[in-house]
Amino acid sequence: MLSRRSVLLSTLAATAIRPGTALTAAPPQAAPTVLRLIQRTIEVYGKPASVYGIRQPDGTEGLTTHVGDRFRVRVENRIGQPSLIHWHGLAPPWQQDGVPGVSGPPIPVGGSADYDFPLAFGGTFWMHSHEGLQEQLLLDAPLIIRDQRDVPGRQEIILRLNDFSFTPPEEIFANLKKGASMAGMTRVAAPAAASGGSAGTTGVRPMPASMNAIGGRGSGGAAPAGSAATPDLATAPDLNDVTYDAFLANDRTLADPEIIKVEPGSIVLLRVINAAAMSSFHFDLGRLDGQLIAVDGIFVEPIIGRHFPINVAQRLDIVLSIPRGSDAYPLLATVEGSRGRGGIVLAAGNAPIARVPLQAPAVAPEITMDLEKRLRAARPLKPRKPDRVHKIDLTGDMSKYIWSINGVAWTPEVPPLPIAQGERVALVMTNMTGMPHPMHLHGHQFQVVEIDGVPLSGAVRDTVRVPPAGRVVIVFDADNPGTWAFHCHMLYHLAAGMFTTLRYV
Ligand SMILES: [Cu+2]
Repeated sequence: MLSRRSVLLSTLAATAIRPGTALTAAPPQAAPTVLRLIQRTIEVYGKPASVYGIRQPDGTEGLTTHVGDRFRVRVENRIGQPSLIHWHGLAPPWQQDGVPGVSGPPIPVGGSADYDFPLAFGGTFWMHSHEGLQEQLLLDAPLIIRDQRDVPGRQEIILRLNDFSFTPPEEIFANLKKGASMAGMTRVAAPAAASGGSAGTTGVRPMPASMNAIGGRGSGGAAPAGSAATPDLATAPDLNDVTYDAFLANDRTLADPEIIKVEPGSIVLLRVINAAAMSSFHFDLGRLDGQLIAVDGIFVEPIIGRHFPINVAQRLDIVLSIPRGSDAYPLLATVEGSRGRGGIVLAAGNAPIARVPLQAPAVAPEITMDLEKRLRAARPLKPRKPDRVHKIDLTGDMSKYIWSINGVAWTPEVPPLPIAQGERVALVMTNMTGMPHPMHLHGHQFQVVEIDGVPLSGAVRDTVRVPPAGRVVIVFDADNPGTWAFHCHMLYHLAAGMFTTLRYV
């Protein structure tokens, strides 16, 4: 399905390119910021790994800009294959949203595309390829829009999380499809298989037998609320279906982590970006106190804590208080259902820095919805009855590793969900599968207004987890007409069809 679409798009790409160029008649001004898609080599556990990256000509990774400025960017494709970059969390005109086949054709090899639109809000965002499986090879970067949360003179730290495998993504995907068809015959002994250690030869973890049926434990909706992850795989949800070789924080493993100097007694803004293809993390501040002030770049009522989960594609803005005195503070992200982890170390003063073991001492539990239920939007949407309600069942056929929405795996022929400009739209998402799905809506900020039947004035954000057997209701205002992607952000679920579109003019 994907390859057919890629072929189609490459054909299109040969004729008309540069999605952004003719869209906005901006007055003459300085040259746009150039973002180059490049190939580069990083080192993972001492072995070279060929990955992608997004760099400005001076080497700056991604982009930092200011609210109120225009987003004026030229993307140059130097990775030797067609690509297209999505501005995750922004609300551009739909033609500049960067989804091949939906918002426009991919940028051909050696080509470029121009983007120009106003930035109406600030926050922690990111950019990543929406073409094929390129995101698995680190074709992503931070996209920071500064606003009032950026106190002049205060230190800012970006922590970008990735999952990494030496197995090429196409092979991982093929193995997932192969493994799925054998899943009924396979049982796994322990859920700790996904770790920072050896990956075996396939990069794919054998699937628990319980996952062979659509619905897993939850199709009846009878999952015990608030129960801790059980060690019994026959009933436990499946949290990870890819076994990774490493979890990277700012491109590095815990064997050689980035060490960032901080001032004892200072306040620091930490921007955590989960750019992993498939991994959701328990993020742990260790001995540091943090104040969570924004999720997905959008302010929430602050929550004080030391442990915050972060699902695939989500972001956390955390204000950290660094104690007086010299000390070293590892900030660690452990994958749910795994001992694998990555992280950075903050070094205050001249304290010695101890090595952090690559593996967490115990398998991290399943991420719950506890934090999501506690989040309150700092600026909720105006109360209003939805004009339109779409029922979104998250579905799958695990025997073929097909993931779908309302039983339909995406093809370009799938009709968009209809909505109309000016409407308040509700999406009622029910997860009929045994895996969590972090659902992302393009071009809009939505508010979480109900979790498992309990109404709330939850976070305004762009990506929300729908847990196995869970039901999450989000609402948004249709104020940015166009054709917009709505999909699971786990890369291989997206590639296998858990993707659809909404359209209005
Ligand atoms: Cu999914």
